[in-house]
Amino acid sequence: MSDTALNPRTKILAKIQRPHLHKVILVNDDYTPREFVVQILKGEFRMNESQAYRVMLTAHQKGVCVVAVFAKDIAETKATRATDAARSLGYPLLFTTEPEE
Ligand code: TYC
Repeated sequence: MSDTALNPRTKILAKIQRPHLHKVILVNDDYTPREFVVQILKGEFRMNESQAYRVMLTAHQKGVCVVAVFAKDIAETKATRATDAARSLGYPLLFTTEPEE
């Protein structure tokens, strides 16, 4: 039997040490204006202009870019808020999430 099954204290510590982290990923498209992507990154992800511009440009050139890593629920909330903000203005901009290895 594993150590965690024998000793509940070990299991609790393991949970504290390994939060469920998820990446927020910015996906490129052909229609959303670059400046709008930068504005969303600054507003939702607390980036400064040069950080936001670099992330936008990486997604533009490579197809996707990891924006940041958060606990699962925070990553999902931020990705949804950012995507919805773009949708409300008619842009197809997409933020997704995926678990970090
Ligand atoms: N490719 C877009 C353009 O040329 C800009 C853009 C960059 C859109 C990154 C989405 O995730 C994105 N206007």
